[in-house]
Amino acid sequence: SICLAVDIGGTKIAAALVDCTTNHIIERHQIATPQSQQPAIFSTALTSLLMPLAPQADFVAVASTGIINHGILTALNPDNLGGLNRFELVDDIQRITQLPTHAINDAQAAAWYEFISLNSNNNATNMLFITISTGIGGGLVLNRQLQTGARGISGHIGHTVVDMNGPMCGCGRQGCIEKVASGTAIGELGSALFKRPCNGQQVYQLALEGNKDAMKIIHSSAAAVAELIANLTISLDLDAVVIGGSVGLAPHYCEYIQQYLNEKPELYRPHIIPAQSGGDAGLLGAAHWFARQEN
Ligand code: BMX
Repeated sequence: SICLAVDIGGTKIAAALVDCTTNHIIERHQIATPQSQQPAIFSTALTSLLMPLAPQADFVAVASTGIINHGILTALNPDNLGGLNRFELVDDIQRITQLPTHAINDAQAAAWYEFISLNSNNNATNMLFITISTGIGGGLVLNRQLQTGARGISGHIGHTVVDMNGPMCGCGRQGCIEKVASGTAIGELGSALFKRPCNGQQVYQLALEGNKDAMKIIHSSAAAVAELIANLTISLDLDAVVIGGSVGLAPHYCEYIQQYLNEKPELYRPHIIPAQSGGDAGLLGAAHWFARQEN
């Protein structure tokens, strides 16, 4: 069968036709995520992206930022979605495409695909996927089972605290790792330091060009992620941690995480692996996860 896979992130929305027998992407399109609190504007953007692809597909599989519970998207951190905090994801896409539609969290979907890819040449039973991008998301595979949680919450590790006196996060908690180490946070810290607006990518570029202050921001992000990995490894007995997202896959970032982990006792150090499917893990994971239910 052919799946219309959709990956909704804080920065971009991707849609692709995926051949479910080979797990290959046939055609792929991408737009910027609307930065509006209005569900109607979000819906219009989805319509223009999905309408041309829908006639060729048998079903739709969505991987989306936010908590996905019974087809409804609720933002844990609405700041990541231009202030949008609730959207009837499955109903809306079903109406647009006239196809059976399913949805799961973006990092959970990516975790599933990375786990399958890993297990063709590895025996990991407990795996964590972390995306460091607009936000920080996570997906857990425990005893080879993807954990989605009864309410869709499982894996939302971006909202664990690394600094009790840290800044207020959009989720309402203080000092979440997402607020201090995500791509958005790197941009905010850079803007404050350089006294001009810059995004995470620009700060990362400055660091790569040798700017020491920018490099400190990148290193403190990687150090926070290393602490998170150590905490979760000792809680869950992780074999492997797969790193994804635009920051996670940026040059040298995984090496920095590894450097900070190397300072810790051996029990706290799982295998650190860069995501094999890069930016397509969400699309491919959602397609694979829901193809099993469709057939
Ligand atoms: C946030 C949260 C997660 C998501 C993660 C990464 C929202 C809207 N999203 O922690 O559900 O998995 O960001 O999202 O609350 P991304 O947009 O950076 O890929």
